[in-house]
Amino acid sequence: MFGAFVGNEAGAVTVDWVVLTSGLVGLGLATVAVVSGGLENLSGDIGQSLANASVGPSVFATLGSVFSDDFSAGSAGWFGGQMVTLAGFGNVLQLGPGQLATMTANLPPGTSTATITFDLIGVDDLSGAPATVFVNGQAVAIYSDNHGNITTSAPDVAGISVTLDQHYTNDPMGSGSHGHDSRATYTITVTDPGENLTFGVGSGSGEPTSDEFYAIDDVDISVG
Ligand SMILES: [Ca+2]
Ligand SMILES: [Ca+2]
Ligand SMILES: [Ca+2]
Repeated sequence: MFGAFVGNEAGAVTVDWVVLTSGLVGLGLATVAVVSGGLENLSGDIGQSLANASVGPSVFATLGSVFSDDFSAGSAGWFGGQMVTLAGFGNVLQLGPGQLATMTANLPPGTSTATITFDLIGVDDLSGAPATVFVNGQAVAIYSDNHGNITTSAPDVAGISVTLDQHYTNDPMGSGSHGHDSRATYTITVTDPGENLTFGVGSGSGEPTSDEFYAIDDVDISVG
């Protein structure tokens, strides 16, 4: 009888089927339990990132000004320099002795040219110590005021052109008691500036601001 039992292959196949399919269902449930936690986590992260993402104006900016500051509301966004009010000039960003003032503008992707315009002002008793203009850390222009008479130069820098419009020379106007200030408007064009443009001006004066200083005003950066 035992021999016949071992040799007999007939029987209800549903018994095997139930055992095997229940095993598969269990495996499926276990997989869901393991994977769903991670997926929920990931979708939560994606949702949070989308909720937090801000679409800044730079995404939509195509032409025109991306930065403008006349210092009427202080000097937020600038590193170095201090806003002062000068008779004849209004609010400007003053550079103390040896001081460097910089700001960084974010430009729209694909910007082909950026144009920086600003006024550089030499105040009171300067006697030739220069102010240096920097774009992305590179010196692109030098301005020396000697009691209102100015000397300017612009080193050859690839992709950068500098023009300057002097408003007056050696006239006793503007701030302070020493007369003889100077002011010029710079226009600096930067080709293929990248997405972050850093602009700065450094003072080479070694004298206190009560005697002399450089200042900047009406800084505007536009892209095209
Ligand atoms: Ca101003
Ligand atoms: Ca001096
Ligand atoms: Ca003056």
